[in-house]
Amino acid sequence: DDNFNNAKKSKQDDANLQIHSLNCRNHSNFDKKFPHFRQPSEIGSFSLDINRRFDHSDNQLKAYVKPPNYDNVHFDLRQGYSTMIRKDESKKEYINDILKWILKNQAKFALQSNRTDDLEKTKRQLYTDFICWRGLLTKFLCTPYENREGWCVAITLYNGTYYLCEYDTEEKKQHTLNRTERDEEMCCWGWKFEQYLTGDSPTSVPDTDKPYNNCEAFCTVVRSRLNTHSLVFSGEVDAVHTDTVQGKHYVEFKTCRDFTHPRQYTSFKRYKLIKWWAQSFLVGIPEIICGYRDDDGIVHRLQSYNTQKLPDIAKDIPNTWRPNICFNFLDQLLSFIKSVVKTDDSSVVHLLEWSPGKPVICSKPLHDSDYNFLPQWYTDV
Ligand code: 0WD
Ligand code: CA
Repeated sequence: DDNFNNAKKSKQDDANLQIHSLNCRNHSNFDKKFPHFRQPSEIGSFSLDINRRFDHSDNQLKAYVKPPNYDNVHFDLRQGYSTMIRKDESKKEYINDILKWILKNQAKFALQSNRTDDLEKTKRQLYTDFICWRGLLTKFLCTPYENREGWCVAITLYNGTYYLCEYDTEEKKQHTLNRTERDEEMCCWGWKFEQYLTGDSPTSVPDTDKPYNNCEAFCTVVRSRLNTHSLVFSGEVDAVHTDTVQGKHYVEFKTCRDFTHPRQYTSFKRYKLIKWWAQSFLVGIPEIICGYRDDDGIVHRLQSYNTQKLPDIAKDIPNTWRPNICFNFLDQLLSFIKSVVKTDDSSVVHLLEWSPGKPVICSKPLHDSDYNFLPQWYTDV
């Protein structure tokens, strides 16, 4: 409990509530040197097919087809919207695909242990502190600078591992309900953009006449460590690129409204670059390719960003975000989880919640609640 100093564990008036909280407004608590974060290494991957079915292969990994001239492209992101194949958003996927991958790769976890002699007894041990989606860690990293969207996470401690699963906040549910037709369409521009830049090989011609979709995905699974916390997480990867400078590496695609005013560039540095950096840095993706578009959904130019350099690009704005703050916050948040969640039981969850301007709060243990997310097929084997 003593390895973090700002976790105010406040026993509330009602002792039964047992709410614990972690302050995250005071950045000086996190303004120490960048903590040890082990270079994430890929330990596996999987694909999701057009029906969102788990596929233990790299079938959905696409090749980056590099346009010859980044300053002169013309991608119409509105094309094909009417035939786009949409993922069913009403089906919650929890962390099931990661769990499926784990069941098929238990040996990769056993190797973490020196006790290979007693494999039978220990085979349900992952020797890993945290399992989650990369997108959740991105949100955690950005929390010290986030002032709009909160988050809600269910945590289950099972066989010594903390499993984290994100749930929509009330605000997010309302926001989704209030989306306009144009919002809906603009949400899909990113997937159309991917289609313009990918193919089966780096030299194929992208087929932008076929319907695009947001169902198929290729996900990398990585292992890393942040100080005392070992982590295994998975994130979606847009494409693989091979060039003479960086060799073979993954790339992330983004779209962004082109700037017409310096104010927009400042806002881009403050609110977008932090998210781009956190997301790609976590899985070690070194290159982000941004398509700058207008309001009609036409991308006119591309720009490649080196993930590691994004904090430098954002340095010249007042009160900029800083990577050491983000990572020390994440370190303390993970320590906080370990200090609060003590019951090792697959049917128990704690809810960890945060909204802007507030501390992070962790609920008392909930037994067999609506937030249970570890399925029987995972815990029964
Ligand atoms: O906690 C999460 N992030 C969850 C992710 C909870 C439950 C499911 N998932 C799924 C997503 O649907 C997706 O298939 O996991 C996969 C991606 O996980 P991630 O890499 O941890 O997610 P994140 O880093 O937030 O997003 C990566 C990409 C997005 O790219 P952009 O450029 O927008 O950051 O995953 C895609 C999207 O392309 N993605 C989605 N695709 C379809 N439906 C969704 C979604 N709701 N969310 C992200
Ligand atoms: Ca993307």
